[in-house]
Amino acid sequence: MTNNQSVLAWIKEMTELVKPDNTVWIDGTEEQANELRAQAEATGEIEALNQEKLPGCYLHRTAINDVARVEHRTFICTKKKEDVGPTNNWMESSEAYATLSKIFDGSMKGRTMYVIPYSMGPVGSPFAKAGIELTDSIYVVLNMLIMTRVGKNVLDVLGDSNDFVRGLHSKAQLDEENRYICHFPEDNTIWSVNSGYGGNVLLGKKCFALRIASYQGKNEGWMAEHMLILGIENPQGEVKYIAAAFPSACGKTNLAMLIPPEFYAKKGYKVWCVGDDIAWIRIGEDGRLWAVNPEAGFFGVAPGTNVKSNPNALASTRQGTIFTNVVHNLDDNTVWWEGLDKNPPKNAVNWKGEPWDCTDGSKGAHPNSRFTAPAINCPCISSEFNNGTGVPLSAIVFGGRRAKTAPLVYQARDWEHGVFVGSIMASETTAAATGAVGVVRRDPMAMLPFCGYHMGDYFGHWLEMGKKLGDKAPKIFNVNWFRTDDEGHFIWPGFGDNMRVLMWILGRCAGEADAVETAIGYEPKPEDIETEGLDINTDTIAELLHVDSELWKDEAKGIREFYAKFGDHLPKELYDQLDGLESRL
Ligand code: OXD
Ligand code: MN
Repeated sequence: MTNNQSVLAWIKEMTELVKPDNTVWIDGTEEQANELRAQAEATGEIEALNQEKLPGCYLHRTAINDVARVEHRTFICTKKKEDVGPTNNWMESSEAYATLSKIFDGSMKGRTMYVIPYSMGPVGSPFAKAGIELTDSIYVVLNMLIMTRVGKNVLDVLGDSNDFVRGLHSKAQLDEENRYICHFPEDNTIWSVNSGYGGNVLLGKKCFALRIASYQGKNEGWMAEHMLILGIENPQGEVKYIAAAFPSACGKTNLAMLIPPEFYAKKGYKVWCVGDDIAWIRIGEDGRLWAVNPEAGFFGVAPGTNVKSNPNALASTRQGTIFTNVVHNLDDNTVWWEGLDKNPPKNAVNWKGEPWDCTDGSKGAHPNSRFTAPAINCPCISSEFNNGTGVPLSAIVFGGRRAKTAPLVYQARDWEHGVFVGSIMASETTAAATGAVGVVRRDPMAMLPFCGYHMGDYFGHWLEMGKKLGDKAPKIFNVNWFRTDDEGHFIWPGFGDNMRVLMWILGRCAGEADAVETAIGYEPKPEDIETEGLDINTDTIAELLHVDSELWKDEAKGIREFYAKFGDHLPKELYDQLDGLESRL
């Protein structure tokens, strides 16, 4: 499929290492995909679902010890430890290659090695980057066909260039003790072994589009961020775009596919999804920030997805989708998960492949069970989704899950203050996860597990971008949908009603909405948040916007402790911002 000598030499070297019985190049055609599906069905790797109700849909189960990303087995491998910073696991590159080479040695004997040429971003777009993933898993091939743009045209665009990310993946023995997800940003390389779970093995996603790309972005002057991108269209047909970063379990996919409340829908407002997880962001010719979603599909968490919480995500999964670790409903050969509806199937198999009795109190689907769905299935997918020049950003939004501290929304005073706001992002742990409840976890820009270099330098890169943008920089905001009352109930309704907050944000960007200055930034006046159709009055909005100075003084102490970890890599500007916050408090 290519004469690119760097590609061919690298594949030859990897082939000699993993020693597959044969090699198959993935060309992106439907014929080849069908052949692979048939093979994977024959071995039981995937099961075809009811093709009338769920055309083109399949079910897969991972090994039960292999159901999530493994952060403690994820490494950034560089020559110098200092380059990865305190928030990443580090291995010295040559040591990592040596350790993993032993595991990879002969790992594909008796197996086929698939060569997947893929593009992150629309093929040929100035934002796009090529990758090649070598894998011994058909499941990986079928998922990559949904999540990325795969085929010969990627190699055609690559030409003779050496600028592609080299991904090597082998399920090997799925041995937990020898599971490694290693990134070599200095070599454009990713090696992943002994896992078959999406986030560890679909190398285009977290590994390339965030960890490697964040490093490339720093060196090349652009940004790879853990952000959704959505557009809000007004009744005149003008669309404004927002990129937003949230840690996991804060409703990112739901916000990306938001359904406008009736108040706005009736007036003709619409919301369009450009992406639900990752944004690649560059300064355009006009000096503004432009973003593309480098992915082609959604790798979403199934449990909790239903017609109410996210009808657009659910609709996206009705065809051409791979379900992983959900319940198999044997009566009609469909799928189910907790929170889909109130009718768990009676005749069913759980995510482990065992007969499941829905009345025995056990979970049928794994809490991290997933759907891999083509983005073009989404009823609200943006017409700009495949546009290689991206969409211009009016606003950047950060958010977390805070019971008391963060108000519903506030605006940073300027870009530099906005970088500070992103750097102090945090969420409180919920009862849903193991460990203590209410513990603050700092997750700057939601990039803690995904930044491929020293996070102090990453903050520095954000500040640099701001200098280049000058007055063309988008405005930066922070939101918190999760304030609770004294009984621990959420005060804000969330979901579609979050649009009411986004509308104030866009109003600020257009210079139309009012604000008041507080110690932490600009806030709406309570009456600036539209409440028509809500059973919430402006007093409640005032409560949601209240800034408690005592809590914030504690917060500032926590931030200072957190910043200390980054040593002299932490930009002085952020300490100045912290001093400023403390003095205003
Ligand atoms: C994801 C994550 O899977 O952020 O998107 O963990
Ligand atoms: Mn994510």
